[in-house]
Amino acid sequence: MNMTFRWYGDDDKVTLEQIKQIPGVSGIVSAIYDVTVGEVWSLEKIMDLKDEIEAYGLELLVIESVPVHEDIKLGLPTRDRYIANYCETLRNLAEAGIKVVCYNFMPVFDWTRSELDHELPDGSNALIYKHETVLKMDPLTGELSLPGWDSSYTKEGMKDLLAQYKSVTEEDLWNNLKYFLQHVIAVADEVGIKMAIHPDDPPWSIFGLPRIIANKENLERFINLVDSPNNGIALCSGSLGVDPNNDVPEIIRYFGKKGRIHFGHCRNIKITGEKCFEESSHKSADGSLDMVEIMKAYHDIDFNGPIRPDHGRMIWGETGRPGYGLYDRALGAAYLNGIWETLEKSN
Ligand code: DNO
Repeated sequence: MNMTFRWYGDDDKVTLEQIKQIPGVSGIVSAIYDVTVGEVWSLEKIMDLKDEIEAYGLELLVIESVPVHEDIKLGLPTRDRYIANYCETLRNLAEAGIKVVCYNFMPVFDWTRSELDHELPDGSNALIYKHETVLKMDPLTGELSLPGWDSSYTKEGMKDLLAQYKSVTEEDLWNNLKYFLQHVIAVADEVGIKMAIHPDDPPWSIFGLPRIIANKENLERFINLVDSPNNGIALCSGSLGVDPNNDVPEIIRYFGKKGRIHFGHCRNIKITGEKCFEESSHKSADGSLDMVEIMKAYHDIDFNGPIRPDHGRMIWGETGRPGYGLYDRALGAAYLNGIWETLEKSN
């Protein structure tokens, strides 16, 4: 297991200097943020990012994410151009030595929450999700700015996009995903990149949009869409774990034994009601997921890929990118590393 940390590039308040001081973290998860979705990432830009990270004695281990253009998810004729660009980006990443690429296939919105800074009893602030609040949210008002909401759309652009999705069923989305994978995994196989799909967060439909990467059954369907070892999963405990029907350690063991987990996101969440949850600290006692069982599952499958602590709360007065401050994630990394070391030494 390789403990990694997500870094949002030069705009991140968290610096590489700080990350390198976290015990047991040597890998960085990052991306290129100034290329329009759908366009090719040049080798030069990728090398600049890699060099910047390596200057701190750290290693760029995972790209999270190379975003998938909406035309691909919608299955529009223009998708071929965007898929060709995606493949070109993968070739450039491989040339730079990148081995793992994370992405998601959620229509329009990536991860969604109803509140960004909910105060917990200990005075820390966390992201929370309440389905009844989300049902009342209007993605068209433009008043909302939540992490995972693409702010590059104008109100009109968003309206058009949502209208285009009106006729897209879950089955259409599966077909469009298969089409994408048939092209992209062929290139991944050729250049040696492990593709890791991130589960939908939360793993249920929002704003009437289809969401399919949501549970074990669908993950099984997913890996069989294109049966290659490079067609794998970014196993996110917090995304899957908010649905009590998802047994996260069991899912890790199941797909791990098939060699299809290429990246692990470890986040704890506390289920507070039906389709309602708070993001808690990583510690098992604070949330609904047993992190020891989760790390044990990774240990049982001899996982030797990258894992990162996922969202943290805002603690000790820190402000910044929701979910991605320094302190609580650093504590998470240390805690997960502690569990891992104990497992290693108990064998
Ligand atoms: C949220 C993240 C997601 C993830 C993408 C992967 O914090 O886990 O935004 O990076 O869904 O494409």
